[in-house]
Amino acid sequence: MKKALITGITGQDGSYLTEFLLGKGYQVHGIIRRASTFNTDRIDAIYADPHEQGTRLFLHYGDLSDATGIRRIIGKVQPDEVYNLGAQSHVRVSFDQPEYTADVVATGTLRLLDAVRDFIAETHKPVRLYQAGSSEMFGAANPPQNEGTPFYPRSPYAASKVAAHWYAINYREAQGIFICNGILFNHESPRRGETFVTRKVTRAVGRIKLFLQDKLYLGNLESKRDWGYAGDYVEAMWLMLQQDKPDDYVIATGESYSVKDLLEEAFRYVDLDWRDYVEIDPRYFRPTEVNHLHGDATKAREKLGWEPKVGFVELVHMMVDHDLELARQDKTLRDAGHILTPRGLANR
Ligand code: NAP
Ligand code: F7E
Repeated sequence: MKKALITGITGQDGSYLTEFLLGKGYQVHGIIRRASTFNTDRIDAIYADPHEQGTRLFLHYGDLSDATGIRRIIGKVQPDEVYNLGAQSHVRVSFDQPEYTADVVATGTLRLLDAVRDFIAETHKPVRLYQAGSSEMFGAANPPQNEGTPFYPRSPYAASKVAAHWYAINYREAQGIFICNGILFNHESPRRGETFVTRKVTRAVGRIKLFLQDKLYLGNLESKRDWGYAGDYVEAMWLMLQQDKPDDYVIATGESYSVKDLLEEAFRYVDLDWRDYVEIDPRYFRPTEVNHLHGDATKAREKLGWEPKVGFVELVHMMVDHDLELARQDKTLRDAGHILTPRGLANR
């Protein structure tokens, strides 16, 4: 049985990847951060008590800022494949916490690579590693962007991902480790964090439709993104590690839409006009914006046989359907006298 170790297992992608790998028969180990509240919501449905026979999902406390802990986990798990998904992944927040972002995203990757390097040297086990790169690395580069497009990062997050990308290439070339950089364009799902724009919009649509919220505050509505479905994208991560040779791949849908297009589709789906509800709050603007991301995933299609299955409209509808159901549950609780999230918190 192959063993996979995932950093960032509690995140959107970590949860989809875990389900995917369990479906492929893997034993899956994930690194979780200690928090004062439970942070395993996204994997709770698939987590079984480790004392039960036949369990194939195991969680370990660790943090990308803690090299000794990471090394201990790798030694204990002895993974065949490592997926580095852990990150402070919010671009806007990275302007407020640049040093922390760099520590986790850039240096954290270096810590992991170095731990894997020493583990391979000691055990001669041919570990393969996936590094979660981002279309944010292209930043201000003209669209469409592919593997040959020069990087032009526009945030501390993006600059940290560029550093991690090059660390990964250096460990591949200097240490001969099988490492792949996935350069993934935005991918979303009903499990997307609620402060990213797609989920913020679909969550608000559900709540506005059921009269739980009356306004949605956003930043730049003009920027364009190539939005795909996270469930499709984790398959690409796995495919990269199954090839004969390690390489880097852009993963994208090849279609690009503006935040306004997103609003149009999400509100129209529930027969509302977004102009009646959306207001601009400059606090959501970024000091340096990435205006237009539009990926060209020809290489992934030709070499990995990977193609996205879910398109933009289907993705938006899937997320709105999910968030309408959440809003219905919220409403039931409110009608029963429970206190719901205050409106201020809903507009983070
Ligand atoms: P996400 O939902 O924000 O999940 C991030 C994960 O990283 C969470 O499990 C989080 O743990 C964990 N994490 C945060 N700080 C950590 C630390 N110091 N040590 C260890 N783990 C830490 O992100 P995602 O959307 O799943 O994205 C997965 C990866 O792909 C990230 O590296 C992201 O930067 C990258 N990426 C994402 C996209 C996208 O559109 N989703 C596109 C390109 C690249 P908690 O749950 O405890 O916070
Ligand atoms: O912003 C605009 C915002 O935060 C998308 C991360 O997963 O994908 C993600 O980064 C656009 C930007 O995603 C609001 O200015 C307007 O132009 O959903 P987002 P992102 O910054 O593209 C990349 C590929 C990653 O790697 C990252 O980890 O939407 N926007 N108004 C807003 N964005 C947010 N969050 N909130 C607003 O109110």
